[in-house]
Amino acid sequence: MSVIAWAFGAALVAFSCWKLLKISGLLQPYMSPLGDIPGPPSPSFLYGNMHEIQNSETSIVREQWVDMYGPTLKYKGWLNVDRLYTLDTRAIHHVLTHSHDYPKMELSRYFLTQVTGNGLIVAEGDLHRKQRRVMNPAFGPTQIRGVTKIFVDKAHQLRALWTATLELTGGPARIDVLSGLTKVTLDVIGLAGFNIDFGSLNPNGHARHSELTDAFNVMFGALGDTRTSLFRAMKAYLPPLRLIPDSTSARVTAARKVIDRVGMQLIMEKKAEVIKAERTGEKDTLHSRDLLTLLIRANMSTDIPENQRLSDAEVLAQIPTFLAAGHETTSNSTAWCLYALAQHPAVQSALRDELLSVPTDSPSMDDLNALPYLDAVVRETMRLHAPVSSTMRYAAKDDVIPLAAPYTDRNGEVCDGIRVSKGSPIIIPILAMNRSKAVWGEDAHEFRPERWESTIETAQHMPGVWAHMMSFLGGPRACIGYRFSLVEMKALMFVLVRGFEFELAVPICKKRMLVQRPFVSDEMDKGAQLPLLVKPYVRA
Ligand code: HEM
Ligand SMILES: *[C@@H]1O[C@H](CO)[C@@H](O)[C@H](O)[C@H]1NC(C)=O
Ligand SMILES: CC(=O)N[C@H]1CO[C@H](CO)[C@@H](O)[C@@H]1O
Repeated sequence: MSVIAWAFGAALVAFSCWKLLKISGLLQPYMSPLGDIPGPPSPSFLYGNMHEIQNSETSIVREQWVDMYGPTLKYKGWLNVDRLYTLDTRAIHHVLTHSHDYPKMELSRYFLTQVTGNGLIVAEGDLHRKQRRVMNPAFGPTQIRGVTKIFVDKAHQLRALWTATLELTGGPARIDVLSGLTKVTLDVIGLAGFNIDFGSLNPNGHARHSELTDAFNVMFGALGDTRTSLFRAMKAYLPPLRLIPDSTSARVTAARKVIDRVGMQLIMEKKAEVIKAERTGEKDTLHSRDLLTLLIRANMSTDIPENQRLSDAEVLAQIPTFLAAGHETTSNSTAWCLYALAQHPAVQSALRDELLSVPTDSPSMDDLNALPYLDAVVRETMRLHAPVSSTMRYAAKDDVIPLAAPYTDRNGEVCDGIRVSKGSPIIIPILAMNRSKAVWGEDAHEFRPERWESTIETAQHMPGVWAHMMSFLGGPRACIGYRFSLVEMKALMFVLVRGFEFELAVPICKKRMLVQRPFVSDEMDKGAQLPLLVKPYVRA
């Protein structure tokens, strides 16, 4: 009797496990045809090659594997699941342009959704297409031209802050440029995104809005916690587990409430403003040019059919989306740009000469975009220090990914396509492609803005949306904010490099979190920082 009960129990348990594994998609990759693709051995059943990757600086280990196994390889992710890693431009182009068949990973979508709701970053399929269509106009060149003054004014505020610091010390000073830049980009996304001044460069900022950023920081912090919590990771794969609260979920729920309340109030105010401007026929006198207002206006535009418009909740989800996507990415890349200039004094002074040739302190977007060396410096920074160093997709159906260069599998067979099965994870190696010697030449890992003076023939096949680079990705899911952040970076560099000289202060290293962050080699425990020696620039 008890034997039968046991057998029945065991069968039930086995069945549930099988069912859960199937639902979660965890089993799929074990049946994956990636089997014969070459790649490094896996040192651990639980962690695969993940420890090697996390312990190395940014994408270096994977770039070494490319040297050993060729540009198309596989390695093992968590639980030894195969991951496809290829630098092949045609393969990556295929994955990026077929975004319907290659959606984002469930795991990262689940975590991001907690912070951003169902905003543009996490939306998939028709929902994504609908959101993108309504949102695209808000990020066009005309709109960015309209917010350039915000970028320049905030850059001047930072310059004044650093000048005050230098006056206190009476000479060159070690300044953590990252923290100042992080404040600027937060203020900028506040003003340009929602027309609210977070006032983080100015200690007497609005209390009401710090509520929003505090809540947002709780959310973003919680996102950071997840990498250590296996339980939270399991929740992403096994939805029923999500009903069980964990240590962070209460804080996240509270923060979510704040964001929803403050955000919805903001939307209602803006909606009223837009309706009023439309009614009085004063479209052009609508003062607010922030992204949120533009989005609300686009959502009301008659060119968009009623069923293709966004609900209030979807518009609300874009507020934390802009904050999450547009803040740290831009401050990190500007910090890396100053760092590169500190490493290359000749480039720094050539850039300063070009910037000083502009007669105004407050350049327009067109003034900034007309400076070729500034453009080359920004491109070179985005190439070498792409803040988002890689991303992931999975195959939603079985497919054969076409290749520009065939690979030789473990049996010595030459293959001109990669067979993937439903569920196979695929790495999009943004940084590694930006630095590929095959594409950029032997000096691929050197900072040399001059390379942009002529067209780079071998880079013409790169699938990126901007400058034949992957830094903002490509295809239907490329970064919607790339023009915004490029003009913002240029405005910051314009004001800061005209005002200061930058020198290296201490050795810096890189660590990949959600974005690539700089750390001081001897002070890893102090968190991200990028101290440079700053002195006022005095014209000879
Ligand atoms: C240097 C600055 C920036 C970099 C390097 C960057 C990079 C990227 C990358 C690589 C993606 C694709 C991520 C993926 O699919 O896995 C992305 C998407 C996105 N970015 Fe940016 N970004 C930057 C600035 C901004 C700014 C300023 C905004 C908005 C104000 C923004 C908004 C977005 C949004 C909404 C998406 C999702 C687009 C979609 O899925 O349709 N980004 N960004
Ligand atoms: C967008 O348009 C839809 C349909 O007209 C409407 O229900 C919704 O409230 C609008 N959203 C915003 C934030 O204006
Ligand atoms: C693929 C490739 O060329 N990778 C190079 C990227 O840059 C690093 C240095 O930063 C080189 O070591 C890699 O070989």
